[in-house]
Amino acid sequence: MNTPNPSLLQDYERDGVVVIRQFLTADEVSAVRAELDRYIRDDLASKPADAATREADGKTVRNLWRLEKHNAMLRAFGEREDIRALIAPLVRGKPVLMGIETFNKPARIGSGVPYHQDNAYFCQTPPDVLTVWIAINEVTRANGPIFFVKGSQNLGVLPTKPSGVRGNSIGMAEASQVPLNEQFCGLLAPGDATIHHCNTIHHSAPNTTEHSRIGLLLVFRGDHTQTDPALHATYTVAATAMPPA
Ligand SMILES: O=C(O)CCC(=O)C(=O)O
Repeated sequence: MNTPNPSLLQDYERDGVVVIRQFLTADEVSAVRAELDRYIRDDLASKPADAATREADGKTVRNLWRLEKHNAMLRAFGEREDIRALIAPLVRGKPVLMGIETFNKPARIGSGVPYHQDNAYFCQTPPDVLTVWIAINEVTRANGPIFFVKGSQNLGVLPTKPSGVRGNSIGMAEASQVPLNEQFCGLLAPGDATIHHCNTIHHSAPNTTEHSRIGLLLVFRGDHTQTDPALHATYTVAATAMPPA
C-alpha cells in the first residue's frame, strides 16, 4: 500500500471522505479483477441467492455481497494488517470487518445508486464505521463515479425512504441541497481508493459507457459500535420491500 497522506485522519474527520492513491498495486488490482471474473463464472451459481444482486437484465452482476464468507482470496484483504492499522484511528478502535462487496457498474447497463447514507444500512451507534472503496477499473466522469457531500458525516442519519432500487433499498427522503458541481467526485485510477464515513451522503449515476466501473468495498466498524434498534427497524422495512436478490 502507498504511504498515505500524514493528514489522513484530520482530512477524514473534516470531510468524511478521503482519497488514497495507489492503495493497491497494479498486480494486486489485476489479481482482484481476475478473481472476481473467476468467482462470477465458476462459483456464484452455487452460492445463496443473497450473494449477488443483478442488473435489470436479470443476468449481469450489479453487486456481489458477503465475499468475506464466500471467497478466501478477497477475505484476505479484510485481514491485512497494513489496512487495519490505517483505518483503526478512523474507526476510533479495533477494526471489525463488517463485509466485503462489489459495485460492478457494468458497461452500458450499470444502474445508478440513489442518494444515501450507509449507516441507514449498517445501523451502528456510535457511527464509527467506514467503507474503503477500491477502484478495480478507471473511474471517470462518464462511467458513474461516486459523488460525496463533504462534511455531511456530521449531520447524523437524515430521514430515509424505501428507494425501490434493488441492491440499494433505502435512500434519503430528500436529495442533498448541495449542487452536484460542489460535491466531491471520486475520479480514480485502478488501485486508488476512497474512504468514506458511514454518514457521508453519496450517490452515483448509471454507467452508459462501453467500460465497466468495478469497485471492491471493505467495510469496517470499530469494535465498540452496536446496532441501533430504531435504525435497524427502519432498514428492515425497506429491505423487506426490496430484497437484494
Ligand atoms: O459504487 C457505487 O456507485 C456506490 C457505492 C456506495 O454506495 C457505497 O460505497 O456505499
